[in-house]
Amino acid sequence: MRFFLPVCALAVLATATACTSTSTAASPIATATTSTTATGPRGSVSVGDIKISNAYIPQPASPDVAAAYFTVTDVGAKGDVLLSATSDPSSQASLMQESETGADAGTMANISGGLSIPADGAVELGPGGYHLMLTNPAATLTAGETVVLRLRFKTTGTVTLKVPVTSLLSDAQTSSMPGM
Ligand SMILES: [Cu+2]
Repeated sequence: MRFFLPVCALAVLATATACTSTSTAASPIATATTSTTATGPRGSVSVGDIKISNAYIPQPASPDVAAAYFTVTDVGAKGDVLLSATSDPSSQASLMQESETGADAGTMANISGGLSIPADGAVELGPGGYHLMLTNPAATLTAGETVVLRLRFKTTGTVTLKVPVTSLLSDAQTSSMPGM
């Protein structure tokens, strides 16, 4: 299977984005120090009509940038818009979209105007698509840590969410980590 790194290292080739210009090799780092299961921990929270689920941050290969993934569900009848986000250990959190196919594959762009969540629907942020880019965390994020995200919605307001940093290997569908 294709191994998708949580950072958008490929994007720096083609577009000017908020992403840090790092040259990350596509090899998993065998230094995880947690005993996460094959699926790893996930964060979730529910505020008003907004439910956040399956939230996680794959342990970044670069200390400068990480990507947060989660699913936003609106159980109400009006929908909402995820306008922006802030994060505790990061100086910047940007909503971005990565193109997975076509000439723009692997490139990223900021989502202007926010991310619309349809009424009684859901939007998934995940590898190869929408993501929340965390830039310049105060310290390198490692598996087992928790990152606090504050997601600002147009209608619901601010939703605070604790997101676990998960091992790269646990998200690569392997549990053959040595040393555990
Ligand atoms: Cu990005």
